Amino acid sequence: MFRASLAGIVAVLVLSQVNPAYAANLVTNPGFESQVSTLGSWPSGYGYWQGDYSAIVTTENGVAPQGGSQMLNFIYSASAQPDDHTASELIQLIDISAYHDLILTGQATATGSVYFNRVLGDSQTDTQFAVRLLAMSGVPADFPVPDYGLWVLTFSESSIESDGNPATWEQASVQLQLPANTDYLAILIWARENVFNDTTGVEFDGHYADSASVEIIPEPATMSLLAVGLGAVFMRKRRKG
Ligand SMILES: [Ca+2]
Ligand SMILES: [Ca+2]
Ligand SMILES: [Ca+2]
Repeated sequence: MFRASLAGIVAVLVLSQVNPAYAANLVTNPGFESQVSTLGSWPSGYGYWQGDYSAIVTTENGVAPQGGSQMLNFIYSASAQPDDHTASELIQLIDISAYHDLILTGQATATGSVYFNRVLGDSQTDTQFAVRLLAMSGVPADFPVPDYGLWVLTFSESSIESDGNPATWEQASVQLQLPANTDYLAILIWARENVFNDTTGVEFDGHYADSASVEIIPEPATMSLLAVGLGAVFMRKRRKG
């Protein structure tokens, strides 16, 4: 019994050595330390942020970056100017071809998270932020904006109510079991005008995001099955030896 569990532990250790890419952050420019393209809505390729009008800023309005020296500042709910839309959105498409074999098994889980923060503001200051992780089929060039429903296999979304304390960052997290035919991922992050929908002038009083992360991990069930399998092999070898 002791040997069997020891073998399991060894198998897990071996597994983590075999594929060190598990739990790697797949987001490019996750901490907004380099420039973001804000022209247009949906990106046409992998590995960069695009969406509504935003800016990369250093500490301002009493808000310091969650990590590094810069962070994202949500500005407009459209790509060029204030608009009657009720959210400022940024999108990144993520190449997951390195995980093709794992995803084909239907046993891959993607996790996503982003930190949000805002100024205290006043009675009209918006308070809601959200993150959405989407499993997509096809390639980015297929994408028929705005009818993306055709290419979305499934998605998971989490919205949070931020506090009025600019010294604290609030984290929003999602988990998504990936269908076996998932070709790539998309992460969407929002600041939402849930309190007051300005249509001109300043839409957000000082709303920020930082330190985005997307990881792909084998589901715990798969992990233990693999561990049991490798453990069995390990025990057999020990007996033979
Ligand atoms: Ca940062
Ligand atoms: Ca806060
Ligand atoms: Ca507003």
